[in-house]
Amino acid sequence: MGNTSEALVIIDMQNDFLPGGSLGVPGGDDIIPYINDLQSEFDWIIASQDWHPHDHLSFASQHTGKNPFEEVEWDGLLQKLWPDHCIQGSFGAEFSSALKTGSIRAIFRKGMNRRIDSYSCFYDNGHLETTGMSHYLRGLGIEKLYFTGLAADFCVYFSAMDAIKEGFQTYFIENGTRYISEEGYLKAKKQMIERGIKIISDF
Ligand code: VGL
Ligand code: ZN
Repeated sequence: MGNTSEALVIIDMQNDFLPGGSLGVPGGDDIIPYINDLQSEFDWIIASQDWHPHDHLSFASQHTGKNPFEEVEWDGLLQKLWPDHCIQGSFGAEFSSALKTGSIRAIFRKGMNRRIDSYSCFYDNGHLETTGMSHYLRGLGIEKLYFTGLAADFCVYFSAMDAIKEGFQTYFIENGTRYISEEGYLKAKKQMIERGIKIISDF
């Protein structure tokens, strides 16, 4: 068992983000045994779940003539378009059946507002609405967060950046994550280091 002032945060370990899923992250399934083992080191384990309505505007299918991975702008925000993924209640939105979930204390869902994407488990991409996660963690006296999950260059990165902004000591466990794009991840990693996030390979 671990230290009661620290928590493991598992981001978006859902079927759609695993190989074979609609937005499969290469090697995403390789980290599941590692994340399962890590859980025994923590008293507090929190997870997030990407949880979109079927017509979410981050889906390329909602924009005539646009393809996944193109970018568009609305409401003043630049948005990368994705294949349909993590639709509320679908198999793709479920956690992988290989992931140990019995010790997860709370699950924060995000991306429910059709008009705005939410990479971070703390806020939507416009920082308009909170998920309540930082209040929850602070209420428990948690000061240190260790991030794992998918994808390293999107939801794990944005979550870690918000965590440090919220005043948590923030660790990013490289062995517990995989990226969509290597180039994107290297940029994200540089920014995390500049902000004071500690990148560790293992816990
Ligand atoms: C994610 C793209 C779109 C993620 C979620 O979990 O990294 N990426 N929605
Ligand atoms: Zn999403």
